[in-house]
Amino acid sequence: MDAEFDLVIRNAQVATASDTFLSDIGVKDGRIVQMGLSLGAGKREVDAQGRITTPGGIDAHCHLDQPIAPPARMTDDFESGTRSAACGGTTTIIPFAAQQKGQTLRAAVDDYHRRAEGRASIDYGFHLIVSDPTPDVMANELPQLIAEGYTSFKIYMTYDDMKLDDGQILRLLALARAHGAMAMIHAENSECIAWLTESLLDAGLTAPRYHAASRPMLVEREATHRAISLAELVNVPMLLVHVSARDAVEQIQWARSRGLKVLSETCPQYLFLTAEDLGMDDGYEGARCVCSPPPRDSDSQEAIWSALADGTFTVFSSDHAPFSFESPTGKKPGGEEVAFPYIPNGIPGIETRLPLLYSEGVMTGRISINRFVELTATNPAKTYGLHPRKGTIAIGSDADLVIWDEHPDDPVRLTNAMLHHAVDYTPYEGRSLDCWPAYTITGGEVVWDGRRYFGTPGRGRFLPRGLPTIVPAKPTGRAAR
Ligand code: DUC
Ligand code: ZN
Ligand code: ZN
Repeated sequence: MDAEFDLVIRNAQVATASDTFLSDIGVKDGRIVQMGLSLGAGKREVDAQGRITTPGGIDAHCHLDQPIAPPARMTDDFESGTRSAACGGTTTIIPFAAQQKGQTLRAAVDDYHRRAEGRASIDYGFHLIVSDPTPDVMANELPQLIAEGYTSFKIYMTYDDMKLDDGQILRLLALARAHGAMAMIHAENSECIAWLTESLLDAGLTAPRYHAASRPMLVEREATHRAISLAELVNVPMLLVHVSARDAVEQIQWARSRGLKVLSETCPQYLFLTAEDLGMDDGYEGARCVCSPPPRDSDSQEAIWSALADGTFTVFSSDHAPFSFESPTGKKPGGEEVAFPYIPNGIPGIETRLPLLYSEGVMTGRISINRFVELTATNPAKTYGLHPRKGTIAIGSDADLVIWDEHPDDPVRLTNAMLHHAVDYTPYEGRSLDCWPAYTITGGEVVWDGRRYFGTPGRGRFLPRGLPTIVPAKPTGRAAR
């Protein structure tokens, strides 16, 4: 008898953002076509053995092969980056097509397509980064690109080559409102950082740990409040990326208590690292953990955990920004140990994002499995116009799935050698994890079986995205599993 399905996953404890239930999952032509128990035969079958099965993760904030000022160069391209993502349970990524000043947005997008094509093994969309909002960008290019499926763009309040002033931000927010796009804001006060950096360098304080001193929590709090105010003035939803600190969380909660549609994102580095990881002395080792905003302290870690549990945060992303430590194109530009302002910002984490949150969030009872799904798949899909094709387990959705192995009695000790990125370190080296994906399935194909990667470069498809659905503010509480 002919097999009814291309793939059947049997005995899956399916977890969506709202429910957990036992089901088989029948897949044909890359999509879920049937659910229920005792489904017919598949050409291939995987027995989930009652293990938790979640939608494939969507990493809605990661950087791969993004052109940046030399000598720095990102270590992961779309081939190594998507390989690493898949082995950690992520099946869709949304990295950034970044406009350089003087460049058209279209040129940035075309260039980024060339970088992805033939290399990505999982599906991908692009956010835009607008660094040069010329009259033509505002009147023609950006509206046209939004209509073509690039429905979100990032605005920087800091970084000299990217930052926009408040007037430019207001005009971009108005454009987002007019066209239904999502504006994502990197909120740090540029002038405060410049002044603090100058004072530190004048005092001869150049070690990586002073990166954190140059960007204290206040700098993020002020910019967060200003971004909220600008969006309130325009009356448009907006998403604050990579929120790191208690003060910023309080600003977001204040905005939401006033009924403002302020969405937000946090990342693993703000749960698992602190400023101490940038160094307790003037050694250079801490350059590995230089990212912006910088990791904070245990009080902010607690605030971030609470905001993940109580529904404040909308999405959980990696902000994977891959620079090798021992590399002249990475953390040692030109082969030198440099003063903190010249260390490329960013840390790798595309593969460890989901296992870290599952192990330390779900398995410890800090967040429910359903909240995990909401943060890592369903909300990113809704917020960035991919739902319901992506981000859930339902008939008609893409068969992007993760079957989880929980092994609290036999924890995995995380080492960089286990990972599949091209970076020469992980900031989480030596950390114990109680779970890892047993299978990652993308478009109905097994790309990771817990030991081996089966992805095919070029198999990932570009995803033109729809307009965002605004996830309403709702306290979800610390639901038990
Ligand atoms: N901060 C960013 O804003 N982008 C990439 C990496 C980082 O640390
Ligand atoms: Zn940023
Ligand atoms: Zn980023």
